[in-house]
Amino acid sequence: MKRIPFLDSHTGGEPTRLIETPPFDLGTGSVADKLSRLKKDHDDFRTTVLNEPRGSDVLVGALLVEPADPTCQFGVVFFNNVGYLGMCGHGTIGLIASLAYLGKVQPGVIRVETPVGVVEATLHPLNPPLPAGEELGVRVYPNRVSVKNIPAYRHLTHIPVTVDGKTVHGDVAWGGNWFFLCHDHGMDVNMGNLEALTEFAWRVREQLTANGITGANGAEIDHVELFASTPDADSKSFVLCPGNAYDRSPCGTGTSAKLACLYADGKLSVGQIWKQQSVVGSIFEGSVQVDGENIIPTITGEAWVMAEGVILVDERDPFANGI
Ligand code: PYC
Repeated sequence: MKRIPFLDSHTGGEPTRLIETPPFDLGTGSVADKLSRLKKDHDDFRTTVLNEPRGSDVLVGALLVEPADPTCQFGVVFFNNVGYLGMCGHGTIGLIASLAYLGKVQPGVIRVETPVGVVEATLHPLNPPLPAGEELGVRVYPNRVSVKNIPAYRHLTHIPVTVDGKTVHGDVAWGGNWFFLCHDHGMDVNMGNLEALTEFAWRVREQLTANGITGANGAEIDHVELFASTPDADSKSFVLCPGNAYDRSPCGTGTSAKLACLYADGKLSVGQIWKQQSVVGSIFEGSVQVDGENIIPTITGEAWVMAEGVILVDERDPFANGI
């Protein structure tokens, strides 16, 4: 019987399952190299940890690995029910809050190597602070995290896509994953409309593929964002992820892509706070800095640990590695 300990958190409703140690050797090299080995030689680890019957389509995994970059404290590979993510904003917030719960990080800056570059997380001190004499521990842990992401940019502007005779438009942008960002869909972005939103976003994605519309260097656009207005924030969004589950959080990489488009359109200035609300009502705060040609987004949110346990893999079980 194999045993894989895990710690689950959620960030604005979107879960992250943290595995602190790979149960196999991923060799040396960058986190991108380790991802390649994971994909090639151990993909059943991903399905074992996340897929039904023990997991669900909405879970995102975070596997901690040794970073190659000496300025980083941690390396991480994010994965989901159908594959691997370049970066994951809600997942990084979940990872850092989980490490705070475990007592492995303190408030301050924590550099993390991902397959697509280094991100800089800031774990904020508890607010209000602990009463004098009390120590940070598992009962109370800091859980508000800002993630300074890799550079984000808009790749294509106002691209038409036709679904069932209805033409909508969207930008294609990178925020650590590839996104199609659409405003003129005319749909209600609320919890009562999840089925229709999912169906429509999936059809948009299919049309992007059918029409050869891609990110840079032919990269597949595997996330679709449908935006709407809300009285609670600057914008509300429904985000469809690659495995056909919707993001319960406002999507950190999706918000990064959005910020890059807003900045490119002159609708967001450096340092201005943008509040992005998810379809379930959770909010990330975002802003951009500019470094030469690069737009660097920062996303802030909170994560909550919610379960810890041990995955048991019985070799006799026909679904031991997931469905
Ligand atoms: O927060 O970046 C994100 C994310 C990507 C997929 C699910 N969440």
